[in-house]
Amino acid sequence: MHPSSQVTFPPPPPPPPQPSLGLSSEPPYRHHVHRRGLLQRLRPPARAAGVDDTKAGVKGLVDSGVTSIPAIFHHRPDTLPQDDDVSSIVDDAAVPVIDLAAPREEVVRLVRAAAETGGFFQVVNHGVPSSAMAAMLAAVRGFNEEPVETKRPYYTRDTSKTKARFYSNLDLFQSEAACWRDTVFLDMAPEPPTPEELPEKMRGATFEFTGAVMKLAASVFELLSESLGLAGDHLAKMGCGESLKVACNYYPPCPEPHLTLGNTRHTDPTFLTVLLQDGVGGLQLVSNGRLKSVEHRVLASTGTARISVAAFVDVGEGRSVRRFGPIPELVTSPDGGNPPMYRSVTIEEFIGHFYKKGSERRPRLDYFKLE
Ligand SMILES: O=C(O)CCC(=O)C(=O)O
Repeated sequence: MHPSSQVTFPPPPPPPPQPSLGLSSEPPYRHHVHRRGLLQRLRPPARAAGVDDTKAGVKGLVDSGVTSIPAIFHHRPDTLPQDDDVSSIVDDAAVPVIDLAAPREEVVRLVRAAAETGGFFQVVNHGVPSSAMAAMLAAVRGFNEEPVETKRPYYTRDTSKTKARFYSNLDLFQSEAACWRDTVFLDMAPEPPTPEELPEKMRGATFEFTGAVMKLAASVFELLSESLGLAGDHLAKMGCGESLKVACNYYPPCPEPHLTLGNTRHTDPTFLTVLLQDGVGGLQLVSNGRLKSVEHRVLASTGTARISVAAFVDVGEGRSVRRFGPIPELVTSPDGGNPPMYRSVTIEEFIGHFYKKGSERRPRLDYFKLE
């Protein structure tokens, strides 16, 4: 990891790594200057519709044999990795690996150190069976590599119709440029889908994997609570672990990876993200800036398709009314040396701000900062 705390993912090295789980808590939002007016003129929505109408995703383009990528996928040069961009390479040695079976005090100490600095760590002995991780990755691959006729019925962005949605680029009609990625997005908790709502190839693996991830998230919230000097059930009682939404990402091989990205630089607007295989959520505000999260992006690659499963753990009901601000136990009076850094905010407002920027997806926690 580069000191800028930006983590990106190079193409998976052969042989394929063992599935692994990474976790992140909330971010150090940064400001960047964008020439949006110019770029919006470059990408009329009609071109997005052209890509969307096929309901075949990026994989459909690859299957049709494209050797150059459509202009809608061209990203601004300054957002693309540069040859000398050392921050675009994950330094495996710099990602803390935490053994959850180690003595409790040690685990809490390591979690605190990781969450307060990079905001990202990998866990071992996490209780999610390897067979469940492998099956989940295979299921995501299985669905994405089905014939388009099998996938098309699931193609929608309409959250009111189904809890299992297949699409390419959620923000296709809002973003400056599209990413080289297809996604199956699952709303798994608090109210799970019926097995029949899921694509057939994904039915078997998804419930076992996500059930285990919910248990792991509960353990991590306990560790994070303790690492903040709070009672173990503090974050859980705040409702941080009630909801689970899962992005199953499929990054097809790309003929011109130097022109596009698998996922733009962003932070996740959730409390915690558990990422399967390559790892990298929203605790910075409630921890008054103590817990950090990591900016990340995904590079496109000519190699083989890459798969990731990002499990977003967050608040369930009451997203428009429940307010979250710095935890009172973590702040002092304004003159006590550690005053509240942020105003309280509803999840709806927080996420609304996050998506305002389309593909830039920069929540800009500074927007909620108290002067
Ligand atoms: O594919 C990855 O490694 C990251 C996925 C991600 O950042 C997302 O789905 O928001």
